[in-house]
Amino acid sequence: MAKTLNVAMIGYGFMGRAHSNAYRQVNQFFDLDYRPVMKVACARDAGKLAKFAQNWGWESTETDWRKVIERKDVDAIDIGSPNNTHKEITLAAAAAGKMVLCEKPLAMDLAEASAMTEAVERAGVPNYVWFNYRRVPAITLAKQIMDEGRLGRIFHYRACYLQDWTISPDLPQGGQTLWRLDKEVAGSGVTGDLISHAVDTAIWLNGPVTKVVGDTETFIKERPVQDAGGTTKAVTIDDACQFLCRFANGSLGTFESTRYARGRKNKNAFEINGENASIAFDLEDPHRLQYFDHTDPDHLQGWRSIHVTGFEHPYMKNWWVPGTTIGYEHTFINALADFLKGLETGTPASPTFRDSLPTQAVCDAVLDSAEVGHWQSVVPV
Ligand code: SOE
Repeated sequence: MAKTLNVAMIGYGFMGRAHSNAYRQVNQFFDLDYRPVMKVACARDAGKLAKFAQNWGWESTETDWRKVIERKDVDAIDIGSPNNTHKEITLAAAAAGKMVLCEKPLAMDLAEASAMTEAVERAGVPNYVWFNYRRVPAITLAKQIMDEGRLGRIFHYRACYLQDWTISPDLPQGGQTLWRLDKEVAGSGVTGDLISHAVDTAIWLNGPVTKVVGDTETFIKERPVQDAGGTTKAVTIDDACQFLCRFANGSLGTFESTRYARGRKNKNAFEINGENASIAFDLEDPHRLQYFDHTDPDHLQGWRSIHVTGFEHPYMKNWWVPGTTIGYEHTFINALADFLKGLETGTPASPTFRDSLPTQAVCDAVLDSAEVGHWQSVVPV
């Protein structure tokens, strides 16, 4: 008999849709004890919320998140609202004994993320951060290959996360749709939004980062404020961020992220070079993992392109037949399946809030370093 898990979704934007889709589909494809019930969707705009709830099948709506947390028939709070709301909602949810699933970045900064972690741990409630790219089967396969030790000693980790949607100076900042351009709401620009994904993946694959030296740029200095009748405001987020780092295993890292890479819509790529082998991944070709194995016979050496769609590959036996593919939305379904499995087995799925602290610490250190202009140690967490 399935155990029900009554969920409240806070936020109805891009992530509200991605998560809703995951709740609807997860039990169709994964054999799990828990069955999420889409109890209530919550956001401030009642009209848009009603449409969203009807479209995705949420049972009810609420415009005040505090009321959602008070509800006895809600077990889990899923936070998909802007970053500056994550902490307050988490603290209230944890105090009410609700489990918390939170979109990335976990918080505006490490201090907030630490307070949130303490709150959920003190309350003893399950918690999870939606770093969905870990659940791209090819990236999970990269983790398997790293854990098998096939690369040997790691020398280099290089990553980039590139987009191009903010190049126009006419694009406003703020409001419901463009809060990612407003530092007061987002905490930072591409550092929290994009490089945090790359850092989460990197730490997962290659271990902790010990020190960083970063550089950021804001290319468009002033932008209109959304729905403010032509008023403009200084832009204070980082439009681009790059950093060098050292990993605890001695390898060197380079990371780059920007929203100004014309032609790059969502390029999230990395390459890892080890003594015996290298691997490379690019989200623009998401089913492929590139692998070079120096232990292959000399005359057969070359990069192989593994089509990660077989039953032997991570997650794929839950989907269609070998050779067929899955998409972006499936990374959220895979992530949710792992979270629910964690509830079932008692071994929490990663990343929990605590697991996400090192990523937050790296992001903070990169921004600090960009400000002071020299290397910064990453706070151990
Ligand atoms: C930003 O454009 C964004 O939507 C991020 O917020 C997501 O985390 C990323 O996966 C896609 O791009």
